[in-house]
Amino acid sequence: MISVIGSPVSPYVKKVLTLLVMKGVDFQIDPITPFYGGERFSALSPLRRIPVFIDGALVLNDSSVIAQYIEETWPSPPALPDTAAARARVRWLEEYSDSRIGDVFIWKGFAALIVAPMVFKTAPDTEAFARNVATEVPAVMDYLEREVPEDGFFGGAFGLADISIAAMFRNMRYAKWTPDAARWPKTCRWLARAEAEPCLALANKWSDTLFAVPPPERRRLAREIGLALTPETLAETNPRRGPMTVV
Ligand SMILES: N[C@@H](CCC(=O)N[C@@H](CS)C(=O)NCC(=O)O)C(=O)O
Repeated sequence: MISVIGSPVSPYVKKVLTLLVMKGVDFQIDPITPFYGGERFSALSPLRRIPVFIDGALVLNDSSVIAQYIEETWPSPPALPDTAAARARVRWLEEYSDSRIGDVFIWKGFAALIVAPMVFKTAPDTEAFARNVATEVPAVMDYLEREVPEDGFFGGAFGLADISIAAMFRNMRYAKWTPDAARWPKTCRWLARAEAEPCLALANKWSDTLFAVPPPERRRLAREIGLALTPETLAETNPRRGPMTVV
């Protein structure tokens, strides 16, 4: 049995879950918020980040590494296109999403406004959030608007680039920011298409449901909505920052 450590609210965890659903792979999950992970979590995840992916004796960190393992282990249906050039382009878009969009939408967006107050009880930095939305978010959006296809998806068929990027938008929606369809029409149409894909729609449904309650209640709720849980959780009661935490 495959185990995924991490809450579906995380766009990086969501990327992995969406791929598993797309490929029909069963999994069990420990839907933790990374800051609550105890010593056993640190042992599995040296950066104290989610997702962690466990397949028997194999423990993998980093959603891109995990995505590649999933693609190689369960190649059908493919999440990457079939030429080397097209695959390289999809991997670039995944990398841009994981690093730059992650920085702007997650750390300076969702985490600054929501995670820090919820987990570390610090005041939400609404001014920094507003500055981010006024400057860095539009730069990301302008790039996506240039790159996004008029029809269909980034790699032709729905796949890894679409999943990686679309997942990031959900967390900005939790922070009450949605893209302006008049300013970025192509991106908004693509996002609606991507979010309508059943595998991403299901992962977003799990994420929306769990986001509605505080982290300590998410494991109970995950069980109630039918997710298969790991026998034990790696979470503890008190949160702590990891070696790369920015908030
Ligand atoms: N490059 C990593 C990024 C993972 C990541 O940053 N996950 C966040 C949750 S959205 C996390 O665990 N943050 C905890 C921290 O950095 O302290 C990946 O693709 O898996």
